[in-house]
Amino acid sequence: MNKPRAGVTSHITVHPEIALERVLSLEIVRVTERAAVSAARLTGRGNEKAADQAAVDAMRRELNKLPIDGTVVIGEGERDEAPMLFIGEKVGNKHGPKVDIAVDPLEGTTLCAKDMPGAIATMAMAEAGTLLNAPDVYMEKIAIGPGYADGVVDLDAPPEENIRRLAAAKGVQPHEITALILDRPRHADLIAGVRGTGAAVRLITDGDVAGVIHTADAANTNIDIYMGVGGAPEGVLAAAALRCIGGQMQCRLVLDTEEKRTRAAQMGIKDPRKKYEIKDMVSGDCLFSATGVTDGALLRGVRSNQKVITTETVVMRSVTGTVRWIRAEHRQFEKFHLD
Ligand code: VTB
Repeated sequence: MNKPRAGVTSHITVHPEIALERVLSLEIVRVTERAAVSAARLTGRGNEKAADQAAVDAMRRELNKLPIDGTVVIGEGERDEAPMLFIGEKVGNKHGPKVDIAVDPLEGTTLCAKDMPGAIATMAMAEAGTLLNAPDVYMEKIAIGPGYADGVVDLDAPPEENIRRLAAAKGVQPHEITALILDRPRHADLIAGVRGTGAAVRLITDGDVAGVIHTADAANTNIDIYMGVGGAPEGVLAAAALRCIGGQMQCRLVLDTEEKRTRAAQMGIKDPRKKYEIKDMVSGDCLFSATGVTDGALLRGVRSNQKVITTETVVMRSVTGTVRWIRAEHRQFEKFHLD
């Protein structure tokens, strides 16, 4: 081992495992970059499945190079319905920490297929056993950014009350609040309730991982609150991001059939009506990364020309709360395995 140079301390001030985790925060950037570049080739081609598959292939290939002993807990589905990145799949080269992995290789497949804003490639990594093993069902969600007292909003309160309480906590009138909601018929009452207070509703067609993250930067996004029912896997990914950057989120799985309750129970869910806070969905240290596929409010999409592919990624680390925005120029195309 090299002797430390004079004047350079030989003490490691960062725990070795944490140091490793710090290295991993650059490694996971590569994973979402590769997935985004592969999916981006299929932007606007109207083929959701092909775009998703390209992202899955690329993400899996890159994940398997990482120095981790990983298990996919949020993935592309159960083993029988997803040949790759299925729940329970082992990933990584096994020479590293045991970690849980959540992936959404192409969040917003429709956005990518139709070349609409906001498609991203995203993943989270956390200490083994600390990510909620959520089945691929719907999830009720409410999220606000950091800086509010605990319990300002509540998943079980009427939307009108949540908006009024949030406005009071922010020191503004309800009409100065904007809620982000997925544009779905199931949200008709929710949207009417929010608008009834005078608040504005911004509707999105897809992409609620980014939607939740927007609440953490209300000054720039003008989004104060995310509300509504979206996918549970997306909920866990968003919770990982908020664990890094702060904010509050409450969620509940929608287990409205016996079949879903049984499936959830098999995945270890004891209370089907449990109201999850961030710490229940991501109970350990985590990393979160997202790379833009198409341009969006959170991230720029992939740009390519003959010589350079440009990507934009946000990577977050809960241990320190560090958020890095990484604009990368890639000149070696072989690594993307594009044909
Ligand atoms: C949301 C949205 C995702 O799924 O989670 C949504 O944010 C929920 O499902 O981007 P429905 O489309 O059935 O409402 C996505 O659209 C991904 O498929």
